[in-house]
Amino acid sequence: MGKALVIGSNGQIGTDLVEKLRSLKGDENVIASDIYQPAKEDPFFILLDATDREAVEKAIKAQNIDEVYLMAAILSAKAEQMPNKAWDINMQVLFNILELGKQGLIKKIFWPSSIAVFGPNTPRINTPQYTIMDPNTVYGISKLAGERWIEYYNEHYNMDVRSVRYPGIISWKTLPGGGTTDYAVEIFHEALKNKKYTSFLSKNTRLPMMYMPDAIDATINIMSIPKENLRIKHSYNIAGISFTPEELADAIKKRIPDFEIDYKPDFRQAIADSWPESIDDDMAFKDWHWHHKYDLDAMVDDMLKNLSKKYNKEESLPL
Ligand code: AKB
Repeated sequence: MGKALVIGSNGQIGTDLVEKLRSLKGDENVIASDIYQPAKEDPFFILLDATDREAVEKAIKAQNIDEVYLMAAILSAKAEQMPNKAWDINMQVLFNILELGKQGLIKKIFWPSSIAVFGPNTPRINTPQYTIMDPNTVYGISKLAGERWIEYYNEHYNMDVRSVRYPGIISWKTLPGGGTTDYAVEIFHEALKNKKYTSFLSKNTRLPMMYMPDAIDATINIMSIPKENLRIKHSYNIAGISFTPEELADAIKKRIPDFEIDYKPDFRQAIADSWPESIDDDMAFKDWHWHHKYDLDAMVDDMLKNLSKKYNKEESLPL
């Protein structure tokens, strides 16, 4: 594995990904980058605006980068509030990296897609790898276009761009920002701080989700497998756990009995309603042995354990 650049390292997935990559490659071989300074001092961090092609090229050359993890994007809910800007940013950062790859400056690229590539006419249960794709959100359209472009670059320019369709990601180190699945992280913080949460999705909205360690494993695994094994040149379906806000609240209630939830769906409900409930990831299993490890209970236990430490409430939890 060569020297890596993680773009969007302050974000929800970027934070955990940098930590894991550094444990595998050594700190000096994983350069973290973001448009903002990180909260903690990091000698291997560089300030980088991924929409600035020249700046990205300079950084890649100066740091002798072999592989790029492009984790910077405007997520679904935020993108609906600034459609043109979100489209420009999401596509610009991708093209900047693809073009640098085409010039031979980057050997391998990871670019995340999302379950947002599916739409209202997609079969919602066990959504297959190949199916109707009619996303009706700006974010989903940008991810589907991105998938088509990475396949194009892989095939026409003999590049090595790899991708998975992340479900909603649940984690405790860094909050997500601007997504439709963010409720599944916010709920834990509010349960520990206030014992109360108002969900912006209705109680029966079932969505595909995944605990962060599984998402990181999927990312590392797909980047480690020989290129010839990967039959899909755009993006692989990966599945984790599917649950509703009510089921998640019940699982939290088992551990924090006085936790209460109520439901006030907002504009994000329509986005969630256009997405699958569960995902068929058979091709990822066949091509690179992908399988998630965390189920709902294991995820909830681990989230509460780690966030309790953060909020210093460990003693009050019957874990
Ligand atoms: C979002 O909610 O926008 C993201 C995603 C599913 O890609 N978490």
